[in-house]
Amino acid sequence: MRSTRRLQLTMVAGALGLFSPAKIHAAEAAAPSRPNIVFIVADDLGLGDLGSYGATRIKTPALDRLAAGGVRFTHGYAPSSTCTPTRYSMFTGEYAWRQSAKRTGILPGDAPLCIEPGRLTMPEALRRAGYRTGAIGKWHLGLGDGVTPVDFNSRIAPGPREVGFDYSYIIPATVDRVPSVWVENHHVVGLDLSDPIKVDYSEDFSDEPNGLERPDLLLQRADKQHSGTIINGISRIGFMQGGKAARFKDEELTSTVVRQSVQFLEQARDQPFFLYVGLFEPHVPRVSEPPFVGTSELGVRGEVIQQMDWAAGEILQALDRLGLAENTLVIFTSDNGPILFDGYFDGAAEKNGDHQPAGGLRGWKYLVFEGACRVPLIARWPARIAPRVSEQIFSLVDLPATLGRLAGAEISPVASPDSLDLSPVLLGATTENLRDHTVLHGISDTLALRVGDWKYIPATARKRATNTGGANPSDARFVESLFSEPLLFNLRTDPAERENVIAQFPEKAAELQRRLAEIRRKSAPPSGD
Ligand code: NG6
Ligand code: CA
Repeated sequence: MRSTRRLQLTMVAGALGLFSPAKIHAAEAAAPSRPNIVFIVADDLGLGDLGSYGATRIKTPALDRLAAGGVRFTHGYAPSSTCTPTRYSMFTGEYAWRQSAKRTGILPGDAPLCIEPGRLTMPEALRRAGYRTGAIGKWHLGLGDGVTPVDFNSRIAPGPREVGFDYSYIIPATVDRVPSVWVENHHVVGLDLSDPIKVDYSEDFSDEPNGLERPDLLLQRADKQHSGTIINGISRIGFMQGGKAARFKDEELTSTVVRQSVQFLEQARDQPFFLYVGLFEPHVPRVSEPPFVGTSELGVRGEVIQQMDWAAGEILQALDRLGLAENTLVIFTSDNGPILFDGYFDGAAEKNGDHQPAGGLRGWKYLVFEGACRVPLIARWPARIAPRVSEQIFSLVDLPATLGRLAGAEISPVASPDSLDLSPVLLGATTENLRDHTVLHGISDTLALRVGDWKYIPATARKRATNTGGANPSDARFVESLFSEPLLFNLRTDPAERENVIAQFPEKAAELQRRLAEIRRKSAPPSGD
């Protein structure tokens, strides 16, 4: 009886925080302050592609569990609807469209690094704050200084290591672009120098077959743009010769990301760490690893999303196994919205059935409609985030200021001018929308602005918008973005952006137009507007 009462008293005291000084100290030491961070970014995954976001024909149990244990945002945004500019924004905290499209647009595999070495990026700030930082998987932010063309046979720099990562194991651009190799820190993995790598994007200098000459060698038929050098039966964008021993195998890419990520976690467990994992799925070319072949009624796109879920699940399990899950903030998202056909005739469009990759929203990758930029966004941190679903706006450009705050890292408003500290949103400390607006960016410099429930899309200059670089069936999707009139939508009443209400609300459109012009002009740090 007595001991029960003492136990009860201790519990009450504990709940009220009435520990003895020694106990307070111990409790504080044990209380999680700075989280480890695992930041997983899928490639071209849509808002409707995960079970937790309503998918029924694709099975994503690991990410569904992640969502159930954390906050699932329904209004998370990729600031751009393609890879390079979104990743530029999420690492720098600056909208990519503030820079020239040549620098931060979709980059070829031999493009120079688009982030200035030494800049106070998110990984650099975390590194300075004592985090061990790693980048594994898709890079697509360029390599080399741009003064001399990048030479994949010698030391490759600057790259991830020069913008804040202690360790990197990446592929330079996309799986559909040469060179098809892994780069660990400054060097291509497994390179035999007697068979040097040469890369060219302008002409086919290679004595190896390309997809136009030898369609008989192809596992997947491709459009003209993706008919460069054939590597592992897949023709790529660009031309490559040599480096045969170093070439990745498509059906081992994801296992490699998992292996490297788990290894990074095993080695980094003794200090705070920041791990960026760039998953390749479900970007083209879609090639499933053997266990996933034939596992989806949606064909290969469904298979690779299920494979992606497995990969994320393996990383989460490693956190559990290492006893790190409780104080690790795991963020899962995608760099842009989905697309079914993106250069390879892999059956994804034909087998899609009634699945809604963009969750019923309008548009696809490349555009500025909601389906192009609204992406899955899940954040789990068992120690600090109570499970919930949030409709608050969160843009990936806000990660530097937000994660910087949580990590006690110094983020510079000059280096990260568009990044807002949304840590109260992430932690559920407010139900307000601390970000009331967000700019969305598509290809050919198209911009749109969301403010509250309103979304404004300026008229697109037809000449520029049609200049997408060649005959590509995905241009058919792009045509959706051609409009000679400006558009205004109310996302509350019309989430799928079907009804242009600009004639009814001309002042609202004018207000958003002015606001967009102001944001474009602004080079000073945002004041939370
Ligand atoms: C486009 C490619 C597309 C894809 C995309 C980059 C053509 C016609 N299309 O230019 O296949 O590689 O670039 O995708 O070349 S992203 O997700 O990395 O931005
Ligand atoms: Ca992408």
